[in-house]
Amino acid sequence: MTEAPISPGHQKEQEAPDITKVMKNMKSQAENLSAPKELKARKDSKTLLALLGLALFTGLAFTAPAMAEVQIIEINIKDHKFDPDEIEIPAGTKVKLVVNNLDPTPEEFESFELNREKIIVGGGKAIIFIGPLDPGRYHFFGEFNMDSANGYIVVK
Ligand SMILES: [Cu+2]
Repeated sequence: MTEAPISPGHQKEQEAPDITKVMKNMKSQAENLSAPKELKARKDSKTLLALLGLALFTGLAFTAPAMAEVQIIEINIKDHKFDPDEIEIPAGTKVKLVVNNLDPTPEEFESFELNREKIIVGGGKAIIFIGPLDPGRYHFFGEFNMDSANGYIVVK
C-alpha cells in the first residue's frame, strides 16, 4: 500500500482536469457520432429525392401515352385469316391494335417478334398495344390456325 492520503485541496486540483478531459471525450464522441448520422441523413434524403424523381418520371411515363393520340388499327379475323394481313405503322410510335374475332371459334393472336400472345374468344375482341418499334417486318399469326392466319406489321 503506497497510496498517499489525498488532501481535499489536492483532490480538487485532480478533479478539475478530469472533468475537462471527460467533457472533451464526450465532445469528440458526439462529433464522431454526429458525423455518420449526418452522412446517413444526407444519403437518405438523396434516396428520397431519387424515389420522388422516379415516381414523377413513372407518372409521366404512364400519363404521356394516355394523353397522346394513339393510332388505333382494327384487324378482323374471318375464316381463320387476318384482314388486313399487312399493317403499316410508323417507326418509334405506340399503336393500339383492336383484333376482332369474327369467327365463332377462339383464336390466339401471337407474335414472337412482337412478344405478344393473346387469346380471343369466338366473337370477341382483344386490345394489343405494340411499339414503339424499329423499322422492319414483324410476323404475327393465329396459333390455332397457323396455316391460314398469318400477317405482318410493317414498320417504316
Ligand atoms: Cu401461344
